[in-house]
Amino acid sequence: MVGVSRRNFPEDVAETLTPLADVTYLSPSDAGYIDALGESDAVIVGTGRVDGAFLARAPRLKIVARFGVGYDSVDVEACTARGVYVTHTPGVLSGAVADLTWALILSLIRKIPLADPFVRSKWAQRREPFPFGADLEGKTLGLIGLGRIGAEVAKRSQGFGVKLIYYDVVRRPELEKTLGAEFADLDELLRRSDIVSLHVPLLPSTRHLIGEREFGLMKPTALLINTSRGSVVDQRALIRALEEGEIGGAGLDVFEEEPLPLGDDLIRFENVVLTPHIGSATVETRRRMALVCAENVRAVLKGEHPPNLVPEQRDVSF
Ligand code: 8YV
Repeated sequence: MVGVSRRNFPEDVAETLTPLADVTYLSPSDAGYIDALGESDAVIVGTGRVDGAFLARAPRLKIVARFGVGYDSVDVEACTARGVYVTHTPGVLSGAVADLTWALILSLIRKIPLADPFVRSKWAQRREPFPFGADLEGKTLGLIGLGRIGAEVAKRSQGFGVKLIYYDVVRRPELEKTLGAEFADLDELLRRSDIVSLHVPLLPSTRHLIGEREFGLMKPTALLINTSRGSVVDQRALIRALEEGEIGGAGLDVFEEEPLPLGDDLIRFENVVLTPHIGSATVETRRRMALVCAENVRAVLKGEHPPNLVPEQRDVSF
């Protein structure tokens, strides 16, 4: 049995697995959830936690196929100890996340979310002018993380005339050459950037990578863009930085708590653009992600090595 814990996983892709196993859609609120999990040889999971308690309920499990590239919601160590493969969907969503990153940058810098309601309610009355935005040309874009997604963001920057700097735990000499990206250490990047965009996975070392100290280093006009994971930013420190004008604004697709609670402090800022974790949410990308998940599950059901193991399991064979 393959348990799919995403309600909108395409049925035709799920059907490609039926020659090998029955497929059932799992939801923790369903009456038969525990039984179905207990019978599952494979699960395709969204952002729900996969930890020791989850694994204890799934004794037959051979693979956890993450529907996404980030796998901070999966306890890989516990899976490895139990002989369960963990796969993800790298590559196929990089372009979509990079597109959303630019959508947030452009929305913020040209005040698009304020401009639309202005046209619908105020423009025709000619009572107040719409405030000016800023040019991108000549600004410095600082990318924290120049992996698959960061590199796509960098590629898309070429037409905007921005100066590109980046920080990463590993240098990318090839990309420095082809994209004209200059390496800077984290503090220098924060000091120099007009726009800081985050493209790192959530790890113990990146949790709250951007907090009070880091906001203190940023320009008062700087924009922070986060399409990675909410907890890479200390959200309380972000709210304080916005309140005190330590930075100029933020474009956020991810949050420490998702969905973002309705009364959250972030909602009251006009210089903040919010989207509901839609980095990979395009028809084409979500379909590619589903196909990658199915490919990984199919391999394991056939007794083969799955093609998209997470790096921690690159050398394991169960
Ligand atoms: C998905 C993501 O929205 O790839 C990721 O890590 O965060 C997004 O693509 C999420 O995984 C939904 O399951």
